[in-house]
Amino acid sequence: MTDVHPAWLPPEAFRAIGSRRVLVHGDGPLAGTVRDEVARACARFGGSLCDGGEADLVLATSDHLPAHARAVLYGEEAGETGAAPGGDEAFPTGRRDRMTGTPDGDENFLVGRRGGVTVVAGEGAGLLYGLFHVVRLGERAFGADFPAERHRPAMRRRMLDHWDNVDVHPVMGQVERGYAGGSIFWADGGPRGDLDRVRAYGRLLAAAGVNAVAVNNVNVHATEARLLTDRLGDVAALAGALRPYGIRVHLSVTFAAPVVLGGLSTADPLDEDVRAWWAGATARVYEAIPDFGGYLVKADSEGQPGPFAYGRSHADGANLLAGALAPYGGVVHWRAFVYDHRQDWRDRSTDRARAAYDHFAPLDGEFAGNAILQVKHGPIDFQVREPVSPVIAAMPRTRLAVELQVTQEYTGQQRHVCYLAPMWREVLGFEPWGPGGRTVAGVAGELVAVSNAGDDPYWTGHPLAQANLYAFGRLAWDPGLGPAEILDEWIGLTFPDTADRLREPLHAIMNGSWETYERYTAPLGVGFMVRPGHHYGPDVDGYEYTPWGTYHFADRDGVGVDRTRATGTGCTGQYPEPWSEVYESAERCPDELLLFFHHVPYGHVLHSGKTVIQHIYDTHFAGAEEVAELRPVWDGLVGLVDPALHARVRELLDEQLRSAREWRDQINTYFFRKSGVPDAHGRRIH
Ligand code: GCV
Repeated sequence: MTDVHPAWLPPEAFRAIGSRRVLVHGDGPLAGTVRDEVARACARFGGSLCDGGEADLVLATSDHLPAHARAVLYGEEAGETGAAPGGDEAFPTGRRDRMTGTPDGDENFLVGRRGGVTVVAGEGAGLLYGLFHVVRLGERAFGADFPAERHRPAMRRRMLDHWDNVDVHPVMGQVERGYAGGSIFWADGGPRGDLDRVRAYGRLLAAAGVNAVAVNNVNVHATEARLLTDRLGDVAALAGALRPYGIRVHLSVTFAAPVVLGGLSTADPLDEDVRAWWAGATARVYEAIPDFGGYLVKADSEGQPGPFAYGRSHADGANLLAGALAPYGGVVHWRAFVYDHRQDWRDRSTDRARAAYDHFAPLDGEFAGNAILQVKHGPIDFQVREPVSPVIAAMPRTRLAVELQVTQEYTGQQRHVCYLAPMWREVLGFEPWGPGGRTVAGVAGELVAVSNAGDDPYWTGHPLAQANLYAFGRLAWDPGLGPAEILDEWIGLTFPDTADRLREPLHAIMNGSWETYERYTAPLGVGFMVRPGHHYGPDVDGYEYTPWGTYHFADRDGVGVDRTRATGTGCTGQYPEPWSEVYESAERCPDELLLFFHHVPYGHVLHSGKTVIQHIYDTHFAGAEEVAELRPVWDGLVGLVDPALHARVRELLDEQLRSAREWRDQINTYFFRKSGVPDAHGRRIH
C-alpha cells in the first residue's frame, strides 16, 4: 500500500490521544485493535500506554474498568463499591438479536470526563467506536469535564455494498459504476492481494461507524459466483483483514447457484435438494468464516435469476437462503429492486416506479426473521431527486434496509462535487405518515449504501467525495446529525492543520452542491435524461424510446409522468395519507417532485410563482453559474491542502463546469425547441 491518502484518519488526527497517558484495558480482539491504535499514536506524539491510576484517558471494557474510571462514568458511589448503577443494564439498547435472542449492546459505549480523566467504556466494537469518538473530539475530549453520555448506533447494520467484479467485466469493468479506479478487493480475475489496503479501508469505515461490507457485485457473473464455493478462501482473507475493525463480510450470491455451481437441475426454492445444497454450501462458508454476515441477492432483476422462473414468490426465494443462514445467525439481504427492464415504451400503463411495491407489499409478513428486504430509497433508481420509496411504509411486518448510493452514478460520477448528505438526511427524516409520524430512519433497522471507494490513491476519485463515504457511516450511526455538522467533522479530521481556514470555503463549495447539481441536470424530479449506458452527461431523449421504463414524456405541450390515480399509473395510491393526496394533486405536490408525479403544461405555475418552463431555464442558468463560482474559491485554497490534492480537485472542477454548461445548454435548448416558449430574460438558448 503506497501513497494512499489517509482520508479522515491522518496521523495528526490522533495527536490529542497520542500525546497523553492512556490506559487500555480489556480482552478480545477489538480491545487489541484499540491498544494497537493507541500505541501507534503514542509512539508518534510522545504519550504512553500506561497501566495505572495516572492515566489521562481510560479505554476499557466494562468488566475491566478501574474503580476511579468507573466513578467518572457512574459516580463516586459506584466507584467505591465497584458496581455500576443498572448492573447488567449498563449497556442496554432494548433491542435483541432476533435470531439469537441475545441483547444487542456490544456496539455501545459510554464516555465521560471528570477530574482530569476521560473514560470510555464499551464492549466489543463499542470500545473501538469509543476510541474513534475521542479521535473526533480531539482536544475537546481533554478539556472541560462532561457527564457520562451513552452512544449507540441508530441502525443495527451499517453496510456498504461493493459492486466489485472479480473478473473485469467487458462492459462494466472491474467495478460496476465505480469511479475511483479499480477494486480494493479484486483485480483481473483474482484477489487484488493488498490486504493492508483492505485493512486500511476497514479502519476508515470503522471510524465512520460502518460494520458490514458486501465484497462483490450484486450482478453475480460466472467467476464471482464461485466466491461461495471454491473461491471462498479469497473471501475469508478479506474477512480476516476487516475483522479487527468490527466489520463483517457479506457475499452477493446468485440465486441459480445450485444449478451453476452445484450441478442440480433446478434452483426451485421449494425443492428439497436445493435446500440441502444451500445448507451444505452455507455450512462450509461458516467453517471458513465463523462471523460471516450473510448473503445479498439481486433476483429477477435486470437479467439476474430468481424465484419467478419456478413460479415462486420472492418470499420463497429469500426464505430459502434465510433458512440456510439461520443456524449461524446470518442474514440474507434481499433486494426489492425488481422491475420489468424489457418494457415497451409505447405502453404507458407499466410504471417502473410502481414495481417494487407491487411485487413486495403483498408479501409483507411472509419473510423469515433473518431476511431483510433491501429497498432503494426512491422508487426508480438513485436519481438526484425522487420521492421516498412507497415500499418503506408498506411492510410493517418485514425487516427493512434502506439502500443509498454513495457511488455517484447519477450525481456526477465523482467528477462533480456533490455532497449527498443533505439528500440522505431528507430521505431519513421523511415522515411517510405525515408530520409528527415515524421517520424513514425510525422504520428502517439498517442503512446500506453502494460504496464509492476504489483503489484510487484518494479512495474516491474526487477527493471531496470522501466526505460522502464518511457521511454515510455517520448518518447510519445517527440519522439526526446535520449534513453541515458531519462535513465539519470531516474537514476537521481530514485537514487537521488547516481546518480553521478551510471550513468556510469548503462549506461554501460543498453544502449546497447537491442542489446545485439538481439545478443543472434533470428538473423537478423527472429523472434520467442521462446518456444511456454509462449515465454521464445529458441526453434528454437517450432513454425515451428504450425498454428501461425511465421516461419523461416531453412533447410540445408539456412534460412529466402522470402517476396519479385519477388519470395516470396510480403510483400515488401506493403512499399512505397524507402523501397519497398531496402527490395526487398537481397543486399540492411539492415543486421538486412535480414532474415525477404529474404531466403538466409548460405554463403550469409552480409554488415558487414561476412557470415550469421558466423554472427549467432559470435553474439551469443558475446551476451552471454556481459551478463557475467554485473554481475561484478552490483556487484560494492553494497552500492549505496538499498540492497534488489541490491539483486533482482543480482539474475536476474544470470538468464539472464543462459538463454543467453542457447540461444547461442541452436541457434549455431541448425544452425551448419543444415548447417554443422563449426565456423571459432573453438569455442565450441555442
Ligand atoms: C448493479 C442501476 C445500475 C446498475 C446496477 C443496478 C442495481 O440500474 O445502473 O449498474 O446494477 O442499478 O442496483 O442493481
